[in-house]
Amino acid sequence: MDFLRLNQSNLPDIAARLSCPRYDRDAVKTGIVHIGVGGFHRSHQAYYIHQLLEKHKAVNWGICGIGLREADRKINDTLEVQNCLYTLLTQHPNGTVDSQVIGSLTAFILAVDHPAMAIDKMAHPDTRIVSLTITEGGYNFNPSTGEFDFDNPAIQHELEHPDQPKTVFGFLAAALQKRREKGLPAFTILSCDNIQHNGAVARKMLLAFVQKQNASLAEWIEMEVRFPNTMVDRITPVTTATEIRYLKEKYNIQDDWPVVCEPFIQWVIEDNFSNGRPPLEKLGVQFVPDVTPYEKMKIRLLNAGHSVLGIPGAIHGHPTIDACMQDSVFATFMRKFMDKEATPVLGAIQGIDLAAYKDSLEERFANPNIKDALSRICSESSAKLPKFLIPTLLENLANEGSIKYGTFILAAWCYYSDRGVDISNTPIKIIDERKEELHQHAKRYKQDNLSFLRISDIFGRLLEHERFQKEYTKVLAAIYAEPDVRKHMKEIGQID
Ligand code: CS2
Repeated sequence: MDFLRLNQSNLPDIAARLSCPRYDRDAVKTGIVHIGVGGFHRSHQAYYIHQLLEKHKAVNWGICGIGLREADRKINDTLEVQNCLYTLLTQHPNGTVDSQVIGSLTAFILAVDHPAMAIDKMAHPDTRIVSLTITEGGYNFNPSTGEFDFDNPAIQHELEHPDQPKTVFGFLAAALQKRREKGLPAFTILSCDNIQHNGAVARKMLLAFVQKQNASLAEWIEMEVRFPNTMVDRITPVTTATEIRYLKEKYNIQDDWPVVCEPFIQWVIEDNFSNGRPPLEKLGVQFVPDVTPYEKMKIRLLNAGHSVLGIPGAIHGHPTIDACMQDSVFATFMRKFMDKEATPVLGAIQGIDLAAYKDSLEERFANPNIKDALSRICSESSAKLPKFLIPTLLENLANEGSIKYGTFILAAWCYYSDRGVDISNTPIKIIDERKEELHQHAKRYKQDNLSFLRISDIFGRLLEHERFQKEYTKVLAAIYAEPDVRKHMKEIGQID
């Protein structure tokens, strides 16, 4: 069967079947260069810009994607065939699916093949923002000290060869240097990753790098480049064959990499830009003087809540977040973690009803049409947990607060990293850059039951707390004695 391939020339035909861009994509200029075009960027920022183009003629704010890694070749090749068009499938809890073709991404550069082209694009006078979704691990800092990691070989290479950038820091420095030489205004660096104070972290890391590479450029960046903090939110599971098939069967359209997401969307940004910004407030984006309470609330409740379900869920054999939520033991455990451990250290957040926020998270997690795989949720836990969960534990230790939910998750993570199988002995798909190191530490628990926690850049100062050590040792032994984590979770959730 011949399907209609999603691309620019087929758009008029496709528009008869589903919602397509009505703006002239050729007239759109690149105002934003985005590094890290994953599903999340395509369901969130690119969707907002698409709406701006559609409803508000914001033709100066089109997006050019950049891929810095070899792993970005697949998105490069897919977007090339599809003229950067893709379908966004919004899955409602009642089964309704909104399908729309998004057109705001108008170009893509694979920097691995074309580094100079990527730098030139960022240094182009039309480019006013460089935004990032490079993941929690992409900021190249030691999680326990918060300092830039100069030992990374790619960073060392860039320091010696500024003309051969490899990481985001090398590329940003090269592009900013070019703008400075040409007398062009700096662009804003807009971090959209789940890190508290993501803009401040991006700034600190970039400056640490550039100070070593080119001190006078660092001074210029300090004066000229703005790094607004942002809170971003939209659950975006990994695309599967189901979505590709759905578009073929329902619309007869071939899109090799659509994106699937929940209906909820939120973006809170500090209004602090170097060189203008798109009028996103027209779409309900919140511009605030200080994003701290929003980002803290989201990371400590939503992202941590995901990990609290995901790690024991993987051991139990639940495939997805919605499957965990259907299991009342998991749902209760997660809510109690939020109420008893995350909320007390969050404090009150002005203008926000935390109870209502947590209720809405429960509903979002339970959406039966968002099959958010635990392999995605648990991926790169070594970068996520130091930001999502461990700060809550440390603060509760300092305040004599409850620690048993969070501690249980760390003990379960040790078991997960050691055994790598679920309770029916099926291997768990573990995706983590530090998988091997985690495994090596976890498996030594018999000789040294705190061995896993000795990866100090992940666990920071947790081990200094005797109360934590005791609780951890107790639950770790319990999990090894009875790997059906659900039983322990039931007990913990009931006693409390
Ligand atoms: C998830 C996030 O990576 C994770 O573990 O918690 O990707 C989450 O789905 C998004 O931050 C939602 O905005």
